[in-house]
Amino acid sequence: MKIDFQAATLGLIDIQPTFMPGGELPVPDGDAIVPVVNRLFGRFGDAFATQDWHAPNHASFASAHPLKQPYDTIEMPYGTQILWPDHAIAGTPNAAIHPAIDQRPIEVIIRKGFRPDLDSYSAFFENDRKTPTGLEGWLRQREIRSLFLCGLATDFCVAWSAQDAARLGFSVTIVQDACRGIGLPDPGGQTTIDTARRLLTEMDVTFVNSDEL
Ligand code: VGL
Ligand code: ZN
Repeated sequence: MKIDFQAATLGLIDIQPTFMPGGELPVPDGDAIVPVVNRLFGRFGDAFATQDWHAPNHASFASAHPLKQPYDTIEMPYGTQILWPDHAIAGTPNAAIHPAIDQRPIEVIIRKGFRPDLDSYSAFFENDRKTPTGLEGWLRQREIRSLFLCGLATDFCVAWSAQDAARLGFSVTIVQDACRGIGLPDPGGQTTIDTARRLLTEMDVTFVNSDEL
C-alpha cells in the first residue's frame, strides 16, 4: 500500500483494560490488539491516543438510571443513548492506556466522556456531535491529512471517530486486525460491527490489515 507517511498519523482509540477481557466492558478478544498496535508504530511518524474517561455515575451507565439494564437505551437531549455497564472510571487503573502499549510514540492523548451528562464515542466530537475534543485542531496544525485508526471498539468509538474524520475531510483507514468490536445485535440478523463497516465503506473509509502497511 502506498502511503504518504509524512502526512499520516496512527490513532489509538480507547486501548484501555476496561474494554478488554477482565475489564468492566470487555470487548471479545480486545487484548489481542496490543502487540499488533506496538508493531504498527514503526510505520508512522506521529501517533495520538484517546481514553474514554467517565466520572462514576456517568449518564451513559445503566446504573445511573433506576430500572434500566446495560444495553437498554434512553433518550438524551442529544439523541438515543445505549446504556453501558460502568466502565472507564477516570483515574482508575483500568482506564489507563494498556500498560503493554509502548507510549513513547504517542504525542497527544485526548480524553473524552468526562462531562457527566454527555457521552463521547468519537475522538473528535462528543455525542451531541457538536462539542469538540480539540483533536481536529491538533491534526490541522500538524498538517496531518491521513488517519490510520486502531483500537476498541470497532463498532462504537473507532467507527464514530472514523465517521467524523471522514466528514472533516481526512483520508481514513481502519487497521482491522488492530481493532475488535462489541457486536450488539442490529436488525436483519446483522451486528453493530456489520452495520458500522457498511456505513464506513459508503463514506470511503478503507479497511486494511496491518501486514498490508
Ligand atoms: C466505548 C461504549 C462505551 C468504546 C466507550 O470505546 O467503543 N463503547 N464507551
Ligand atoms: Zn464510555
